[in-house]
Amino acid sequence: MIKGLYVILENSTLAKDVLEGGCSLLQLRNKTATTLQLLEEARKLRELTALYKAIFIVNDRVDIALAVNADGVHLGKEDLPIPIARKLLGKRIIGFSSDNIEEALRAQREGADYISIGPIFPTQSKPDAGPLVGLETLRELRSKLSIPLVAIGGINKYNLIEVVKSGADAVAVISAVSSSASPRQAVEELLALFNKAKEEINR
Ligand code: TZP
Ligand code: MG
Repeated sequence: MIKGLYVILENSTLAKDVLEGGCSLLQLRNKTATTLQLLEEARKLRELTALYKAIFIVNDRVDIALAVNADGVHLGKEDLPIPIARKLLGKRIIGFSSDNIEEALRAQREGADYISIGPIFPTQSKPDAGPLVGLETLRELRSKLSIPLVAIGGINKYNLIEVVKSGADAVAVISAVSSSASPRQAVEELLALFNKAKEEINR
């Protein structure tokens, strides 16, 4: 379920374009919006993603995810611990952000449904993203983890193929889509590259 292109948006403005482009996995991530603003955007995104049969994940906020009936949440080490989130969310998807292998394996043991690891490459989108993780760690983690692995941080059309070939089940992007002149076209292009990488792996 967690595979392919994972587009992270800070509001619903680009959502229709992104979904039209074929994205089937979308996250709302906004670190500055008020709860009410977040709720409004999450409502819109839930409606649109349902229309396009895409998965909708809310970053950080279990309450907002439940309020709009999102498919899941994405948590980090400063958010609700996974066991507590699980009690609240039942079968919904719980993703967990990690920047090292031990932390990722712990999150898997605690019941996470997928792990994201990054930043793989330098990124402007998260000032506190921490040290680079790199493709070698991505490869190692893929070999040790049994749940889906999402790579994040600085992924674009120039490096996506090597990220997928290093074991990412999904690639999460912010700027490669949001900063593009045509977000829809960017999604189409990134998806085509993802599929090309998968084909080459299976060849
Ligand atoms: N977590 C690690 S890097 C990152 C997040 C949210 C930002 C990814 O943004 P971009 O623009 O795709 O590098
Ligand atoms: Mg968080």
